[in-house]
Amino acid sequence: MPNLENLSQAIINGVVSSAKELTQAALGEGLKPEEILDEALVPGMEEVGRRFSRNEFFLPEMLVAAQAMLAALDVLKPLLTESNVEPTGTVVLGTVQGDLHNVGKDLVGMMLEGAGFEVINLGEDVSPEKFVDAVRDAKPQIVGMSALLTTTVPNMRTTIKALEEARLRQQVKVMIGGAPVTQDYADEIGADGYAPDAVTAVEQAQELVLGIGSVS
Ligand code: B1M
Repeated sequence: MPNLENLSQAIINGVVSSAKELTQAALGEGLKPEEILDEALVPGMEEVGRRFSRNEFFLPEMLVAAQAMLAALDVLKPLLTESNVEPTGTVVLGTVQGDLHNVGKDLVGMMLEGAGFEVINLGEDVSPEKFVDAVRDAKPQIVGMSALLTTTVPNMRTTIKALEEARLRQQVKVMIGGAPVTQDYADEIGADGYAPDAVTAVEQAQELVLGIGSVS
């Protein structure tokens, strides 16, 4: 059996080569990408967060852990994004202004692609103006915003306001997520959807697109 505990440790210790190899080995043993995510990769990152909170880890440790996690996700990407379904709709996705956390956002993007969505990933530290420009240009059905910091969460509200000011808010559904984000906050700022994790994000995006009706 592949050792998922070792894979978790590779994430915690930020060892990119082991993270890749152990992810490949786990797939080779027949584990599903979702199992590898839920039982090794995500718990590894959670432990990194706990150690940071306890001042046992600092920025460099968090950074290498994220690099190891992204390397493991790279191995899973072809499986997570492979889709045999007709295009479901387009999602413009980004981490909000001031926020550099991209792991969860990228994971959400891969799962959406796997469910047949076209994903336009704007990256991290995305300004409201950049979201507005992307909505104007790409005409997506959904704008997805991610935030991991309590200090950057308010930029979700600012982005929604910018969409309103650009008269684009009615044309697009807004979905938000990220560890400090809640359904209450989504309701408060008038977002159409909230998801606590990547699997729920796919379900939420599908519901939002069905709510729009015809999708070309
Ligand atoms: Co930072 N960081 N970090 N960090 N970091 C957290 C978020 C923190 C909780 C750590 C802690 O204190 N325990 C804390 C935030 C506290 C707070 O605000 N409440 C924190 C802090 C404080 C900081 C800095 C301010 C530290 C400093 O400078 N003193 C700094 C800020 C930099 C900036 O952004 N401007 C900082 C920096 C960094 C690194 C750059 C070093 C690195 C990120 C590198 C990268 O992303 N490439 C980093 C990391 C790695 C973390 C932790 C350890 C891991 C985040 C992660 O990747 N999780 C994190 C602790 C933690 O989360 N436990 C922490 C794994 C990922 C799969 O989960 O992103 O939650 P997550 O995504 C989930 C869901 O949230 C959801 O689905 C995903 C998959 O299930 N989801 C969505 C996410 N987006 C969604 C969008 C949706 C729907 C669902 O719809 C559109």
